[in-house]
Amino acid sequence: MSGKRSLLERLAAGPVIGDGGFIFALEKRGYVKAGPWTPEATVEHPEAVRQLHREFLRAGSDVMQAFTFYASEDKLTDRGNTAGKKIGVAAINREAAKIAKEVAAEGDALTLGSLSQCPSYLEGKGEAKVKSEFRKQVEVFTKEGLDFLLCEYFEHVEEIQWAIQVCKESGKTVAATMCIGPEGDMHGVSAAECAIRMARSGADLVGVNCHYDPFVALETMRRMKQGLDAAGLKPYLMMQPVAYHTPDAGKQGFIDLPEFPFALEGRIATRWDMHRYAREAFELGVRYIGGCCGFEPYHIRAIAEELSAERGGKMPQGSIKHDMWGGGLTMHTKPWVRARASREYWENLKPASGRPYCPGMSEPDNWAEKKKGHM
Ligand code: CBH
Ligand code: ZN
Repeated sequence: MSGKRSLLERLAAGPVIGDGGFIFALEKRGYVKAGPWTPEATVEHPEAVRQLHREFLRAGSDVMQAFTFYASEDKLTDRGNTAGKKIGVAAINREAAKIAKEVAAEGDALTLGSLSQCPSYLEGKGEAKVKSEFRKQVEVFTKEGLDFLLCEYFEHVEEIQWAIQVCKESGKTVAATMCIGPEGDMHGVSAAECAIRMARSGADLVGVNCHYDPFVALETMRRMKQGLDAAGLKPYLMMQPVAYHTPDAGKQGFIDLPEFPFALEGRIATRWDMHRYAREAFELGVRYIGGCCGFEPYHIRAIAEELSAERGGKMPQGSIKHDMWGGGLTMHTKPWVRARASREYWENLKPASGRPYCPGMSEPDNWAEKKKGHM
């Protein structure tokens, strides 16, 4: 391997910036099918995946997360997903790893292979079968030499513990994030207890991803941290929330919102929301700060800009033309736009939706209630 600093070395020195949402961004660009949300694009459209990695790298991401979300064999063949079945688990994960390595080498980025929850768990197939699904992916990550591993997007703590255990077999650094909110996992295990179990299973980084906005997710992180502190456990804290405001979401976060997944635009956080997120996360002690669904490169850039001082003055490449807090607006043709060139203006703005009679909040579909017993 190269002389790159490891994840743990970087975390000891300061905040590490993750990437944003691949599956959502690539769906919008026409390379991913909403519903199965599987990453055949690594084989079908490698150029699209590569370009998105490059944009995140330019925006300040320290990690190129291989696009292996939902790429377990059972998920790739689930519910008539013929594209996933045809290409297969080995090729999808291998190509994802290769693309991530290629782009990481263009900067000083680390590479990461991730596992996510799989249908075999929900179908009750048991530990041995679920672990064998995970091993097929981890084998590829190891063979391709990815720098570290992540178990992300798990709503059941038992399943993520199995995933962490499989990742630990590789000897690599392991991160673990559940897609839970302040109320905890789908079996009623509290957020604090989930964090404790992830850490005890061997995760070096612990936290949340997806499902909730940065500010709801920060509340979950606060609870996780309290639990970890009380148990005397000290993993690094990590978070990659969605970029959609979800104050009205239920137990499964944005999935329950009526706007999921095709009409979430009205909820998208601004870059200025992300400045606040980055600051609050850092102050809470979160050291791996990134994003999930809806997070575009410019959101990540806002995090990198906000935490520039904490990162030795480093600014993302993509900031060269972007004057933080709107400074470049002093060169605008209109005086009222020039007047917006200040931090204060953007921090205090309440963006309008532009839709007359648009509701401020939604009534979440009560998924758990409607599908009683069918998790
Ligand atoms: O692609 C990515 O950004 C991944 N790192 C995380 C994706 S979280 C996906 C949420 C949608 C899942 C679903 O509806 O089943
Ligand atoms: Zn997500």
